[in-house]
Amino acid sequence: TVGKTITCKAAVAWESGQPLSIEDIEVLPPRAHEVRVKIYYTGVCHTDAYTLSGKDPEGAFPIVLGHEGAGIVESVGEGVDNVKVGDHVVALYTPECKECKFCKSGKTNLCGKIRATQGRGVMPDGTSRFRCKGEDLLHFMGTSTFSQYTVLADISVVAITPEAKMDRTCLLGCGITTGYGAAVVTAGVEKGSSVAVFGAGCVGLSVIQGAIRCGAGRIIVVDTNQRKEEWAIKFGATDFVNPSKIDKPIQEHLIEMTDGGLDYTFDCTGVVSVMRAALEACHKGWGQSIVIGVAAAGQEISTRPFQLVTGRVWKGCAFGGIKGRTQLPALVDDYMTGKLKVDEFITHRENLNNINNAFEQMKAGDCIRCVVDM
Ligand code: NAD
Ligand code: AHE
Ligand code: ZN
Repeated sequence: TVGKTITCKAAVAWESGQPLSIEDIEVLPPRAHEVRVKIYYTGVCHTDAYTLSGKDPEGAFPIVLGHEGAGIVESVGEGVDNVKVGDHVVALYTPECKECKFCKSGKTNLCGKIRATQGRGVMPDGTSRFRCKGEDLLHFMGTSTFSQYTVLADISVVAITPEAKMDRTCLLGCGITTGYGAAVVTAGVEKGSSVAVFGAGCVGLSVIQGAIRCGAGRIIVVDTNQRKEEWAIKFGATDFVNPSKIDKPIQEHLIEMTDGGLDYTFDCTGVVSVMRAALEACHKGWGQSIVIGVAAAGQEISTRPFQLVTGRVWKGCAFGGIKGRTQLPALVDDYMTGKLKVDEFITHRENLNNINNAFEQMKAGDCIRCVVDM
């Protein structure tokens, strides 16, 4: 079936550092192996703000941002067989083709199939499906969920149970899954082990729930925002440390607290000095530090190589190491059966018209996630 172009509202980022503007945009029909989705809800992640700020080396404008979305398939292009019209789906910025070297490796959730075009802000055939005022708009992370309709590669969507509310499942498209997966899949936290989580935003709080699921013993949360203590404890952390209230480097303090360091540490801040502290807070011989935070262009990490020579491991992950098409439906089921917290992360709600408020709330420091009703 040949679809028609749809005109709808979208939040367009015309240039970096400026608020988004709500525009009528045209969304072209999906081509072969593409899916057009009506987005009902989207979360706003720190990474959207990061790209909007102009600090993302891959960020280009004008663009439709957003990568934490849930919706319903409106139409499909030729050759699409993994989803059908009417399916409830979550957008996957980490796609899963199940055929490439990466997908077949069994070692990573990163998929290579469309990464190059996704990074350039276009569909796999090299063109855009968005038009506004006679201009093409770029896609973002293969998802562009800040539009009432978006077009994605078929490998960038996963169908989930329609019984799960979309204002909740959208958050499984990034923040919650990322933190949970980093603890459960990437680190493989063991029963009784000690964990430190740097940064108690959506990602960090979800690392806590992953660590608890794995049976971690002590879970220490480190955040410079004192108001995050209450959040950390509510999610099950055993300790909270505000590094601005101690008189020595945070890694030294943590090593003293834990008789030699942590089994696992997680950076959920994107600050490179924090990444170093997280690595150096690991226990000699086996401690592992997982980098989740996204740092600005030009930023680099460093430590004494001796830290690694003496057995600490530095690694990182995107989307928690979770394979979206294979593993996300089970996470939704975990949510439905009360094994995975999602509702608790929603602190704010906005309509598309006021999406810029979500960016303000993020900066203010009391927002875990704002869900935008499209
Ligand atoms: P957020 O802004 O809600 O949370 C960050 C937290 O870090 C805040 O509570 C803040 O107070 C704290 N913080 C800032 N500086 C600190 C410091 N020096 N020491 C201790 N705490 C500090 O962000 P979020 O949405 O939870 O995302 C966290 C990071 O993860 C961001 O960098 C985001 O871009 C990145 N991210 C990565 C992935 C991935 O797949 N790798 C996915 C989602 C988000
Ligand atoms: N484009 C940035 C990197 C941004 C980045 O690392 N993104 C993560 C997801 S963050 C979600 O909130 C990611 O998926 N990384 C793996 C990948 O293939 O992009 C830059 O620095 O160039
Ligand atoms: Zn994100």
